[in-house]
Amino acid sequence: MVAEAARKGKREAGDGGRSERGLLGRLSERLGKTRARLASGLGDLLLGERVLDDEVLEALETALLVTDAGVEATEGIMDALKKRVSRRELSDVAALRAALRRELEEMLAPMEQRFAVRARHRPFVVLMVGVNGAGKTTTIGKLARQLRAEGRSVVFAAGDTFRAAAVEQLEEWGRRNDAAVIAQGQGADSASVIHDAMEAARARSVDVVLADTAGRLQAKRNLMDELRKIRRVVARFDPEAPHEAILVLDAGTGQNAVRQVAEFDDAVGLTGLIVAKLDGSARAGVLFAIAAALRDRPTPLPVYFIGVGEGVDDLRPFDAREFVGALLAEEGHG
Ligand SMILES: Nc1nc2c(ncn2[C@@H]2O[C@H](COP(=O)(O)OP(=O)(O)O)[C@@H](O)[C@H]2O)c(=O)[nH]1
Ligand SMILES: [Mg+2]
Repeated sequence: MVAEAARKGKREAGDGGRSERGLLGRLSERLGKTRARLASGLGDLLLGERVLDDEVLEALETALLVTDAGVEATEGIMDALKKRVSRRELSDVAALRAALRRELEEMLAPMEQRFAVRARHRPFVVLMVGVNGAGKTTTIGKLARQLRAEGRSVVFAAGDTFRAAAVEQLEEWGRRNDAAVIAQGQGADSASVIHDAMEAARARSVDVVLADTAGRLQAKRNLMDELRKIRRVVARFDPEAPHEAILVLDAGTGQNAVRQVAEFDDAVGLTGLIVAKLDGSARAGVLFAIAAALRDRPTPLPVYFIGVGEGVDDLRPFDAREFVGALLAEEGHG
């Protein structure tokens, strides 16, 4: 309810605002590949005063599937729209377009929630998990920038001990953001590195620990067991930690993303998601597939941020309305 109220408030405040339109314009550029896919499937079917027929609905269904929205989400969306067509609530494609927009926004709205450090936990521990190459380390760097801008001190835990380069990459982000990096040698026990980082943070009164983890391990060691161990070790230090366990997903992963959510959730108990690389992907529709898969989850799993580039500022809070607006934006918009 609170989230809904906040959403409405934001909507009112944002409507007609030039800055929002500018942001929407830029996001629609970043999401251009998915947008183009949606558009090329639909051609100009959703433009003009075309009558609403089966051909239009079929093209829309195909376009959604092509962006990786998945069968379940696509069926849900199409069923809702077809019902309205048969009740004669949608008379033309313009009405269909508006209904589609609302349908998509409503699907994603439950996943919209701002990431916030809860200062009563010190250090506030954020565990970043995900498969190799998903964008964990980069996202930690970007998130650190935002936390530093809020005036918070940050320590990185170099929990990806699989490759030496992983530590170097984190150190580079540490230098840029004035964050200390706690690391051990290559092949070290990840849980022990993260434990060290929490101890260092407590000793130095640091606000936030951002813990990097590996996306794959040496032969015979199981990643999920390793993550479970990290969780246990962290909880011994602070029973409520990790305060956030966030899965970073590569948007290009497509339908596999849904399986990753289930597996990582089982291992660490996820509290949120970050979808990276939406800028390079033609599959941003995967967010709808994730939303459909999570619908029956007892507690919502928010998408805290989306990654729309490699730069330090390319991490944006997820805003369902902005996201859908950018996907459906017409050519030249913004
Ligand atoms: N275009 C784009 N590239 C990204 C984004 N996030 C991460 N990357 C790139 O993806 C690659 C893998 O990222 P990395 O953080 O090392 O993944 P990790 O293995 O999960 O730590 C790097 O080249 C990053 O620069 C994003 O939002 N957009
Ligand atoms: Mg990494």
